Amino acid sequence: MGTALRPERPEPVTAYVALGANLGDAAAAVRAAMNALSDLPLTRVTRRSSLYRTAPLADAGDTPGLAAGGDYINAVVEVQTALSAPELLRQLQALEQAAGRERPYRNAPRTLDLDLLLYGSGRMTSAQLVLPHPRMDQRAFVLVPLAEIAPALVLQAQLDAVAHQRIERLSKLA
Ligand code: PH2
Ligand code: MG
Ligand code: MG
Repeated sequence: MGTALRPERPEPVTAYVALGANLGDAAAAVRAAMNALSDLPLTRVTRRSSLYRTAPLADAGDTPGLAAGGDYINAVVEVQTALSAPELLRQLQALEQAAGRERPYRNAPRTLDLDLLLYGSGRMTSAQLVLPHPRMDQRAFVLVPLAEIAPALVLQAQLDAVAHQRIERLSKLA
């Protein structure tokens, strides 16, 4: 077998990462995370959405009686990465930890949440990672910023289905 079939550096894959925060200076945390993503090994950020202020969305897994907290700041970035999907996920989790993320209960207010939405056209289901992200279609705070930077990936019908969720676009530099 020639090395051409097993390149040392795999071809970069286009992936999309959702950023969210609703504790402390959430906008600063999201902007800092965008910069930190561009410093990851074998990875560059090729598109950044605006920041959005969004209503906290509950989901089926929420702990009864525990509030989701206040409004979120959300955004989505596109990266080109030669990391594998599990490697990229580990890097995202390390950035969450570095930002002081604690997980007292599911969907607790957080200083930084980084979710891998799409990894090329990859599909996978493991205990750690499901791709595409299984709840992205239910969330305006993901679909609206994703449509801003990758309009071909989001159908108008998907946006219509979440149009009742409150989301406000902040200035790109906010
Ligand atoms: N993340 C959640 C649960 N609810 N709501 C908003 N608006 N933005 C989020 O990022 C978010 C949420 C779980 O990760
Ligand atoms: Mg999340
Ligand atoms: Mg998460």
